[in-house]
Amino acid sequence: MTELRAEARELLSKAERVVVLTGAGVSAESGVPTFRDATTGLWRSHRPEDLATPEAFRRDPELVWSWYQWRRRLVGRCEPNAGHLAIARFALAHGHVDLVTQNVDGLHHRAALTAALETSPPKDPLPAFPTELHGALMRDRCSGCGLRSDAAPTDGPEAGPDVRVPVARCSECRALLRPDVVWFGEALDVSALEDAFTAAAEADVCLVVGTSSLVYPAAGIPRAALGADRPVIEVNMEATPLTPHATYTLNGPAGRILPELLAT
Ligand code: BJW
Ligand code: ZN
Repeated sequence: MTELRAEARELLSKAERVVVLTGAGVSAESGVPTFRDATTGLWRSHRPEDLATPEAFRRDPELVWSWYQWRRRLVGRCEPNAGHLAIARFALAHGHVDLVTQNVDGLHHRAALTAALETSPPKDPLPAFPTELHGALMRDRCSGCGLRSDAAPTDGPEAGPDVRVPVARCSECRALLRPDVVWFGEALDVSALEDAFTAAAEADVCLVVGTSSLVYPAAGIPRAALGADRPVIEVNMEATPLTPHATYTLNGPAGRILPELLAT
């Protein structure tokens, strides 16, 4: 273990209160493409910034819906990786961890369920459940009446990433359904966001994993920790706009670094 990593590890093990902010990089080793590296399927011809917007859905709802249906199938085949599990085990053992994720894939939630069953008797998984700032891929929301519902299973004939599928409609008002995620230009849940900023400013350490730190307001969360003179540990494969400000930067894949960093 490098000296830097040992120092970061000690900081985490001694901290009373920890905030963990994650992004797409934590799920990359599960096979979920990140946003800015993605080159497959609709990502080849459409940038996420052009599909994950209310304007795109208004212009061509079927295109946007088809992209999400493809991603639902893809994520449905993925499993939490060693990074998700390390965070979940740490949160359950540690007691006071606020896990905040920008990811919509549900893998932190599934890791919490797995980690809770590893002990005898099983633990309550709740302390390892994340706050999902950008919503949940596997949930629908009606674009008319706002009703939320679990997304219908997407299995069946294997459709490729570029295959168009008709948009499902609300069972109550027949308006178009959309995924229950936060698109560019849409507001995040105010109280969840406020809680995350407060937690970061009050935490003994803020751990930031696998995010490009480009998308606001989530990218402001570690900034709130730094503004309150709290140490920030960044785990990433590449430098980000946060890197020059981070207290410790650990360069490498989250699935390799986190089990070592968060070992209890
Ligand atoms: C690894 C790894 C491995 C790879 N291990 N690491 C201030 C300044 C400028 C602009 C703005 C601003 N404030 C707001 C804005 C506008 C906009 C914004 O931020 N734009 C920027 C791009 C410039 N923000 C918004 O529009 C937000 N809303 C808003 O501000 O509303 C205002 C409002 C108020 C009141 C009323 C109405 C409106 C909303 C942002 C929503 C973002 N939504 C998405 C899509 C979610 C649904 C979906 O999945 O389709 O969220 S966009 C996409 O980006 C997704 C992600 O959660 C988010 C962040 O991406 P993330 O997680 O960082 O992924 P990547 O791919 O960027 O990075 C991966 C990283 O992992 C890389 O660094 C790799 O190196 C690393 N990595 N493998 C460790 N194995
Ligand atoms: Zn409806």
